[in-house]
Amino acid sequence: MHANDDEYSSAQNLSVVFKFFHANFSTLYVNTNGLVSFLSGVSTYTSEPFPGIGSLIVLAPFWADVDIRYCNSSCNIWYRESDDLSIINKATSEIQQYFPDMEHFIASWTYIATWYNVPFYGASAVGLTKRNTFQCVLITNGLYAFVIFNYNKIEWTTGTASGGNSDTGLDGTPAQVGFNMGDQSHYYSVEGSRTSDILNLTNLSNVKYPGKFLFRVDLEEIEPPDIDWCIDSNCQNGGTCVDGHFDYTCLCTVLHNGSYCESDIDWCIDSKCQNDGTCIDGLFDHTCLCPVSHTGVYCESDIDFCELHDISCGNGGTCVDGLFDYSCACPLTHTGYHCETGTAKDKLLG
Ligand SMILES: [Ca+2]
Ligand SMILES: [Ca+2]
Ligand SMILES: [Ca+2]
Ligand SMILES: [Ca+2]
Repeated sequence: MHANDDEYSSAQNLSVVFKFFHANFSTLYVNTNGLVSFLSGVSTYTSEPFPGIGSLIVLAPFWADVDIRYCNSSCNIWYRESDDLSIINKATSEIQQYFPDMEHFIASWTYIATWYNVPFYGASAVGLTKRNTFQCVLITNGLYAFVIFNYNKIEWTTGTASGGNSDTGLDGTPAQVGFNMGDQSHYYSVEGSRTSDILNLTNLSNVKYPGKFLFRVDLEEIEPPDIDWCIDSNCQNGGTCVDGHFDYTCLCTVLHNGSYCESDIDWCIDSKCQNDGTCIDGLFDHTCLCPVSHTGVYCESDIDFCELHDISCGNGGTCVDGLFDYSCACPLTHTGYHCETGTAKDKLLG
């Protein structure tokens, strides 16, 4: 594509009909700002949330403010229809591999748009070193339609006219990724869109292949591949794998927890030990090691040392329970630990 900021290709007439949601299209536009659109080109540089309020019909591999005015040969946007056999075969095998019910699918047509090493609008000299390389591949057999987003390098998310930083290309309103039919009801937004998380696309995937996202796009809803994620699950300690749409979860036994049931449950986190009792983690529960002053399963009972030792203080003394021991409250006539010693007063009275 020629050097430009917010422009788009001429109308690309397709040699097949490409079905997107419930509509058939035979013309598309490749837009500088990371979109493939139907019906019209799009020059909007700040992404809108999907479904949004507009009527844009778009595939959005990375809708953000791309600017290829100043990169000479260091960046470009390429797009072409291809029925080249090696590409058709690769498209066929990817669809068959990732969509379990598409084992008989044979692609007949592909369209490839590549944003190669593109910088963002408003980049400073430092900002110009931040580049993105991503690709949008349309695949059909004339009946079913698929789109692949490939992310090779994502180093910025936002142009400066969308609130981004001129050095980092971050912050502001980051890129929107997904699909929109422009009717406020048919759309799909890749998780993290318009947040800083979208910088991480090269590490993410809906098919466990970092940087790759596949979608079936000819139904009423965009359909990511429903892979059996449990095939190589990492659930440990007898945890049960539960397959989901984008990942699996581990259902742990009562003994373990953690995302992969990797942690022995620490029952002391909810310790019921009282009065400075020490919690000891066990397999099914915790136990409390009590200080000498208390007893009970949870150290909840103060020990009555008078009762414990069956104390009777001599000479009319009264046993008084304390924290760590008992003491005898003696009458005036006696003293000693158990009031066993007569005092002078005792003698006097005696
Ligand atoms: Ca732009
Ligand atoms: Ca699944
Ligand atoms: Ca434990
Ligand atoms: Ca006591």
